[in-house]
Amino acid sequence: MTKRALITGITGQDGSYLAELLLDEGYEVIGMVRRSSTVTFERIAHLQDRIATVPGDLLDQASLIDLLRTHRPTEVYNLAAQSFVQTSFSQPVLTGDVTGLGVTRLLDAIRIVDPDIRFYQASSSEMFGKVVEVPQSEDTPFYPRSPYGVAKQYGHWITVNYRESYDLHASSGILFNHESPRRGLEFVTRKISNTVAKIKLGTASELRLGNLEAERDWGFAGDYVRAMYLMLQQDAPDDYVVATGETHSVRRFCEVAFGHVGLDYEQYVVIDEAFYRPAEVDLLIGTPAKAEKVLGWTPTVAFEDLVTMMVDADIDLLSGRLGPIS
Ligand code: NAP
Ligand code: F7E
Repeated sequence: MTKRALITGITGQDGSYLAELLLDEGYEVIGMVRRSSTVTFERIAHLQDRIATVPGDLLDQASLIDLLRTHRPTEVYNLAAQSFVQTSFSQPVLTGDVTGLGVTRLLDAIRIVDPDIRFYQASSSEMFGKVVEVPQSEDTPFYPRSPYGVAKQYGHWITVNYRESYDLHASSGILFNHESPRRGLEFVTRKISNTVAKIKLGTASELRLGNLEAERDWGFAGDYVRAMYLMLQQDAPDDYVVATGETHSVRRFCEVAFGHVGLDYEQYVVIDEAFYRPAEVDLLIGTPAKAEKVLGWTPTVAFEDLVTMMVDADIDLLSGRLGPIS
């Protein structure tokens, strides 16, 4: 039988890596894209002749049902979301609608059209928020600290609920922060790597940041999409933490990124209150023990290598040596 995967959020960071992986695994890949007045296909431009893009929106139930009926995927990966935590404070209702209720719309479309479809939900370590346990595992209680985290917690539990109510093969990956040269420019890692490259090339003179003491368990996005795929290959659906088991501060990320090009971050980083959040997630560190044991998944890119990969890619991009996807 043809393996046919539908990816929502295919134009995002993870969508582009997952599409590459599934094509390599012999899948027919369909990417749901929302209507926009400008083209947002930069991350999948190199795949355009190998994937099909079809219109749909997590805000529109009928578009989801129609899409499943027309394309009959065997697996659905729900990566679409309003995914930026800072924006979730200024657009909490939209975030709840897309990132939270959007999951119900898609699960219900699956229940109606074909309950045999296997489903992956992009859950997040932001659900742990003000952590009640260190490190965080699948059994750690949630305490989200942003409208985004709250919406993801809803999406997580509705996935569990549809699994238990309708016997769907629905799994959630509780993924900790994962980064790459394809990361959006608003997220702190790419903001740092991109500005370091600009400073090195002489087109910027400072980097304005918020809380330097926040600590994150940062991994490489290319590794993390493999865990998503592996979850849907298991006989039984389940939930998995995907993390490296190491944590580093934003300050340390700056130190390594600037240090890589021979600069001292303290001379360029300016603290700007505008980048502080109403409520912060101070520390995240996950234990990937279950993913390692059941899925056979392990991360392959160490923290320092991730930082230098991102800085090098931004220098290449900004100096015109490479296109956006490398
Ligand atoms: P991303 O780069 O921000 O991509 C988000 C995707 O969602 C984009 O393709 C975007 O399309 C799409 N989208 C937004 N609103 C939509 C709507 N109403 N209908 C359909 N599509 C919509 O996110 P990412 O970093 O790849 O993350 C993928 C998923 O994993 C997200 O759900 C995120 O919340 C979750 N997650 C990410 C991380 C991480 O560290 N990266 C960790 C845990 C969980 P446009 O291109 O049109 O904007
Ligand atoms: O912030 C601090 C900020 O926006 C990381 C999303 O993919 O991962 C991501 O969410 C930390 C925070 O990612 C700036 O306060 C300091 O403590 O890169 P971020 P995030 O909020 O951790 C989770 C797992 C997801 O699920 C999300 O979708 O860095 N920080 N100064 C800053 N952050 C930003 N963005 N910009 C600053 O200037």
